[in-house]
Amino acid sequence: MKSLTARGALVLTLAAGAYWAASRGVPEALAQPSARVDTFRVLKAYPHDSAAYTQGLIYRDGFLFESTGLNGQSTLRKVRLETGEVVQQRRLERTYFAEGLEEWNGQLVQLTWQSNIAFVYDLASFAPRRTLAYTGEGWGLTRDREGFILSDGTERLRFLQPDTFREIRRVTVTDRGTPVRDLNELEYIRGEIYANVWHTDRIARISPQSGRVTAWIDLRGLMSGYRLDSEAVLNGIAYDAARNRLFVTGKLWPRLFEIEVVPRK
Ligand SMILES: [Ca+2]
Repeated sequence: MKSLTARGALVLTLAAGAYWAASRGVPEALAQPSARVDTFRVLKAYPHDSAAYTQGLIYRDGFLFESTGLNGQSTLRKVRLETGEVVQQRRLERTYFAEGLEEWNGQLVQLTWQSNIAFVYDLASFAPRRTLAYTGEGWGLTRDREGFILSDGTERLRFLQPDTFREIRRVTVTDRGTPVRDLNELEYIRGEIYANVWHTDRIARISPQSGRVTAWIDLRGLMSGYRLDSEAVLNGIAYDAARNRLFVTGKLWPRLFEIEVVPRK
């Protein structure tokens, strides 16, 4: 679905140049191939709508709020965690391909892939309130205390003012100096940004200050035993701060998991 455009290729070329320039002075940064790779343990498995092309996922008070993509199939939905039942849903017009989702002050903000527009809804009623504009593609969305954090499929994360989406700052995400591209669904967890990387079984843990990957979570095997579509990739991270629960799922996955990260010895 998402593919590299000419514009994307140019961005990557420019980024590679910047990376080269930055890395020449610090060769020791290249000595280690990657940050630590942790594994996981499944604590609980829940049903998930296998028709949901998950692009955004958050947890609030016993429910998941989910954004699903594809033109003609894009939705905003409220899902009961325990059963996977969709208890509330709003469909988007066919022209929009929904992407990342986050909450701010009782409102939900939903990105679109290539329409340069985010929809703002009332969290309780899903009634549309207004729209926000941004440049580039929309992939993942999360938040810290100050505002939103947006991924756009590149190695860049943009920090946005919550009311206007005006850019405050940006970081380039790197692992031992190498840019990490295709950053997708996001979740801000206890001072770190967790990010799916498109078409991989890994989640990156990223320092919001420096953009450095501090560790990876290798989720290979999570859906072993299931026959999945080639686009049914790991995507969707949600966090229950009150009970310190970490949830992950994927596009078109019939399951959503609560997992525990197991540090590699
Ligand atoms: Ca999320």
